[in-house]
Amino acid sequence: MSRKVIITAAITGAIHTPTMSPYLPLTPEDIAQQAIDAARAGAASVHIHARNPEDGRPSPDLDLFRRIVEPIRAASNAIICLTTGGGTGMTIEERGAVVPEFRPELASFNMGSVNFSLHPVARKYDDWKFEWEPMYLEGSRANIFPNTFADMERLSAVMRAAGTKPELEIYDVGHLYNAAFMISEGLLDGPPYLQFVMGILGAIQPTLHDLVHLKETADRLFGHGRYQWSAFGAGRSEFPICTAAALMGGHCRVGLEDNLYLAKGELATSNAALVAKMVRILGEFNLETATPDEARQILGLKPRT
Ligand code: KMH
Ligand code: ZN
Repeated sequence: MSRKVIITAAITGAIHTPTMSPYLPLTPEDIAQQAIDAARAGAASVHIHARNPEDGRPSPDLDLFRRIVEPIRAASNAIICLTTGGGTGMTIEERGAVVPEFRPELASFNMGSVNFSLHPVARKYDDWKFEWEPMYLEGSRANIFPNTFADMERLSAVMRAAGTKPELEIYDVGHLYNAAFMISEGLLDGPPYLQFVMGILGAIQPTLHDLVHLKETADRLFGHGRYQWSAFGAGRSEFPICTAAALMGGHCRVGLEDNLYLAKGELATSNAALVAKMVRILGEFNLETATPDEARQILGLKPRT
């Protein structure tokens, strides 16, 4: 198979809040529909969080996840990657519960703890739709996103039991060493699928220098060409990092979870619009996007039955 690029669409996440964009999907129906549309636009994989439909607050509620997962499975062949990162303040047990419940093909696996702060974003807004939003953002000033080795060992066992492949979220270079350690201890299976998360305040920033450093470190640890990787930059770095990653042999992730803008000053009206832009950029470089089945083959997932 000639090289194909997997586009992941990260549909809603737990970073942005309802005030920031009217297009951020909040209800399970809208999250599911935007995921289905993103897959139609060219995403092979959809990364899913749930929110409380009343006020858009990130939620670990399994019934909400069910109302998202079932319609996507019914209407689309896209690979579903459920979050186990959840949102600020959720316990590791709450975050991991989606794995045994839905046995998704992929689930995020956060490869270490970092400061994870959104507080500078709160300065940009003063008229909030919901009371929780400024408190959530401001409160993250004191936040550590906990992913201890004990947490990771438990989550790995849960994923193995469910037959779910972990997508290793790499927020900083040390997380690559954590992954190599877990593989060497037999606690994670190789070859890994890495997602370079660049631009979170508290972790590595979205520069080309840092992208090259992540890639070269992964090559040393896992062997050049012996693992799959994807990358994205938060906010305005989304398309530059995705484009660079694709040109360097990786895959990429776009979506309203990470970036609300299609262009400077222009809110993206949907996840599909962000995916369509990424497909156009790849096309300019004669890079083809992977279908879900091609992505399954690339990632070593079983064909969907
Ligand atoms: N929200 C991103 C910074 C997860 O869901 O487990 C990373 C992420 C992690 O998507
Ligand atoms: Zn996420």
